[in-house]
Amino acid sequence: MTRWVLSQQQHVTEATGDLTLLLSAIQFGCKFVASKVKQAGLINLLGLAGKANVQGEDVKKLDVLANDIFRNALIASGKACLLVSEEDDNAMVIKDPEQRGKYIVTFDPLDGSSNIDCGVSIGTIFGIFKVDDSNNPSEKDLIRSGRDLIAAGYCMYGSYCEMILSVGNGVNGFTLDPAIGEFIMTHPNITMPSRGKIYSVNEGNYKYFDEPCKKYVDQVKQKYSARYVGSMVSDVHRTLLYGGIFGYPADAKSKRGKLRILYEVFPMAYLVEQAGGKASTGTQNALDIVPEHIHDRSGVWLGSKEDVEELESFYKQ
Ligand code: AHM
Ligand code: MG
Repeated sequence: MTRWVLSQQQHVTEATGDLTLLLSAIQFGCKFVASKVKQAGLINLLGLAGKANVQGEDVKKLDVLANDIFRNALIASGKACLLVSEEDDNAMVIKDPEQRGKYIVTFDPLDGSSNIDCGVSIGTIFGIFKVDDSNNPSEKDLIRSGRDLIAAGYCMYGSYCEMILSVGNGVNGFTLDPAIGEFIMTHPNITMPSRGKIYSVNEGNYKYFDEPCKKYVDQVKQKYSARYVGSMVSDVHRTLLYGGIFGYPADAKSKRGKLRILYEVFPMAYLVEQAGGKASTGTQNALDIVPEHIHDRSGVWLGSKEDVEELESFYKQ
């Protein structure tokens, strides 16, 4: 993966190698977390950490550990100026000029918390923005649309450990070879089918859905199979590879949706678009959202282009 990232940077005239170093820190974090996820049941890392995050959700021990791992790895890279994590109330500003770089990293260190304790696939999601002036980074630098992302990816800790990455010219997948500790390119140039055969949504929320959403789900289930892991990384990974549609819509219970814009919706929307798919709130392209606060949420549907356009047609009606 490092060799591939370096080869991509050779085509960018002003490239300094900073992004390569930042991505190396993320790779390191993913390898570290992958190892701890595998051992979790053996070294007392399952269960609750005994606190709630700023969003009022229970935090698991592995959430806390993964957050520490990524925060430390990103600070040590010297290439970030601002870090936004699902687990931290506020954005972390890197104040030391010696350790400060030009990138903002938004991340969910361990997504799919409800699946941690039963060994179901979970993952890390990240998005990378660049700032013009890294001297005074602040949360205001994140009041911008997802169109400004310069890279995004996720790492899935599943039956295999896979890193999916885009630096703005397509999507590639790298599988961790545990024997040598390296991510090896196994899924070059991932391209989504224009239509799939799977829909993926938490239908336990059906009673809260708005009318267009209910009508869409009613009709899609007549023709498609249902799959819902409940870990966004796994549901998106399957959707990227097999096609179809995944959604977590805003509804009467979660008025602004559940998934967080900066470190769940944007990175996944970016990857799906880079792979030829589409991401939408139902009425707006997901990458065009502009968050007001770092932990803002949005409803989202993403997947094969024609499937997402079909969903949107119900909102147009
Ligand atoms: P988390 O960041 O606390 O793990 O929550 C996000 C997860 C996503 O991975 C997944 O798509 C969604 O929450 C599942 O929610 P639900 O259990 O309501 O279906
Ligand atoms: Mg999450």
